[in-house]
Amino acid sequence: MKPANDFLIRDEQVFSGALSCRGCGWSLLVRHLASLLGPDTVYVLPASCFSIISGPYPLAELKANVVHTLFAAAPATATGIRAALDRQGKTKTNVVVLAGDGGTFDIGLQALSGAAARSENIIYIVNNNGAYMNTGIQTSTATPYGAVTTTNPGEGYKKSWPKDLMGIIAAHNLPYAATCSLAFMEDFREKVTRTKNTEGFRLLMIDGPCPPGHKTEPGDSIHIARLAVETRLFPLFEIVRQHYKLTYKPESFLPVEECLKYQGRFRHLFREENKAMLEDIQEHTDNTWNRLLALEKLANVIA
Ligand SMILES: Cc1ncc(C[n+]2csc(CCOP(=O)(O)OP(=O)(O)O)c2C)c(N)n1
Ligand SMILES: [Mg+2]
Repeated sequence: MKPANDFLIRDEQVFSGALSCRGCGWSLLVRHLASLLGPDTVYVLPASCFSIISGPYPLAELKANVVHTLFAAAPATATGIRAALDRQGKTKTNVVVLAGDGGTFDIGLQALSGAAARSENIIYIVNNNGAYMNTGIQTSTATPYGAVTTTNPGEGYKKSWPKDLMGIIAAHNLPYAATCSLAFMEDFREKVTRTKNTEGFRLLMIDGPCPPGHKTEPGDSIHIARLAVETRLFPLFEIVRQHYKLTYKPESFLPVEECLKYQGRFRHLFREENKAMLEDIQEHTDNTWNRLLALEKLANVIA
């Protein structure tokens, strides 16, 4: 175990005064991320919460160069920036997309797939907060089954399962992709460092606690992020060229309710008539976990 002060930010790369909501997991993680990536980094922001958090020039929160771009176009914009930097001989400069789940799972998916398939030398970070939060909590294809958003017809909660983005990404045969959590900082820092030291298209998906969107207490963000991993609702794993590896295996599996009960967006699931939905979520979580274990085993067999 590393000493606790290993998590201290030594090389601060953000100015004080971010415009994020209280308890925003994303802004805290970007602070750590930016300190690990260092000043020689260009950030590309598609429309999302971070467009606001980062703020307009000259009030930008990040000390590095920031390029705001269209919702669907971040990987394409990053491709152009990479090419221009390479042409200037700045091949070591990091080009980093900071995108939301809507910009990644939905509207930006074709640009993401294109850049990944071309093996562009870019880092892509997706903050999966499970909805289009910046514009008022609309459903995305990352929104969890059962979650209330402002755009679910009928009873108001989502009735389909989220897209397996990491599975889609794995199919692109990337040199490195991983999932990360605010509550597992050592794991996060190791994955960011590995990402930085790998060449080619790399992707990190982060579980993004969002108090206004998830209807949670701002002070509970880290606790809920930890419960998401402990219940296996958000497993931590890496994918190297389609080879899966779980980076954290909870010793005992907490039931999904233990995480969902803190989030107002799932409050209706605790009514007697919706009990079957909670069971569905547990079953889906167990199946996903078993699938990941099988994929990890497969990676060991063919390694
Ligand atoms: C083509 C287009 N459609 C809609 C919008 C409006 N818009 C800006 S940010 C946003 C939500 C982004 O959601 P997500 O990518 O999940 O990021 P988050 O806000 O959750 O950080 C939307 C719909 C836009 N900027 N461009
Ligand atoms: Mg979002």
